[in-house]
Amino acid sequence: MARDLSIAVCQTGPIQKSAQRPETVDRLVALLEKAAAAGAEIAVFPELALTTFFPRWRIDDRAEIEAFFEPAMPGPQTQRLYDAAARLRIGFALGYAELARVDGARFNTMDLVGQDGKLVGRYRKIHVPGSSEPEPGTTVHLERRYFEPGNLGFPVFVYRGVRVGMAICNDRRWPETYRMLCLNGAEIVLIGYNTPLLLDEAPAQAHLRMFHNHLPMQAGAYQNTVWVAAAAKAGVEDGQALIGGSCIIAPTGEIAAQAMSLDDEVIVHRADLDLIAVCRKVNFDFARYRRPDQYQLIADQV
Ligand code: CDT
Repeated sequence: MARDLSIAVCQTGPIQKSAQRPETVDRLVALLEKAAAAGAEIAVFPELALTTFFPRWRIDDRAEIEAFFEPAMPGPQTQRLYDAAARLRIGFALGYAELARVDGARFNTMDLVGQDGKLVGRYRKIHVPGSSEPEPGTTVHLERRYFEPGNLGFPVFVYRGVRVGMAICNDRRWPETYRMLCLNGAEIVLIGYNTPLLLDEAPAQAHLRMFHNHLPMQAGAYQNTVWVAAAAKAGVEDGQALIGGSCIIAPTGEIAAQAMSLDDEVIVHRADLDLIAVCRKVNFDFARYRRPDQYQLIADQV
């Protein structure tokens, strides 16, 4: 029997610092409703989808920092999104700033939520970019001030019989992300991102930003024979232009669907999961051809 899953990428426009959580959650619910109406069975939202991308600022005030974090998911202000998932029978992956319940550690996190509105699984961003203090000549990007590196590995979860992994923004640029998820059995990789349109450190590469957005995701999909669905937070957010280009990529490396705006937008594609086996047969019969005995440096050397 043919296997497929209809995927929605829910891109958002900017979420300004002045936006209150209920207003933002309203936008996410509206996107989820559109996705469900289009027949999607799972949706992915951006990285840090509940707030502005606050690591663009150096903040010292504890209360101000904490206001960006979720101490519980769902919480009183996000419960409506989970209720919408259960009402519409559509699961979702949502990026947010997590304040860990047990030890108060802070992570850049994405949760996978089922069609019943209950948590299926959690991923914490492994490749945390930027620095903890502003560095001269580079765009201020202080994720390392606010987040610890993820400590949950690259888990894969079963959603409606389909094996789903997650990755967050900078993770998408690293081949190890896709390979680890692939080796863990992923068939679909859901990604959320917030990517500045321009970087102070590389003004001459301005024209390559969208190419460098899609290139690693297309390569990751092709070389690991997985579907990739990636949701941007796009547009001018608190004065900083964020790239759009949200997309759904097939295991052939082809972009099957792509957002056209820099605003709230839903794109949907029915992912043919049988294509994975076809692509494996063409080039990537891992069990037959991979040579892990020759790859030791990949695990041992930074
Ligand atoms: N959010 C995130 O990971 N953004 C990074 C930009 C890093 S610039 C220091 C990205 O790879 O898009």
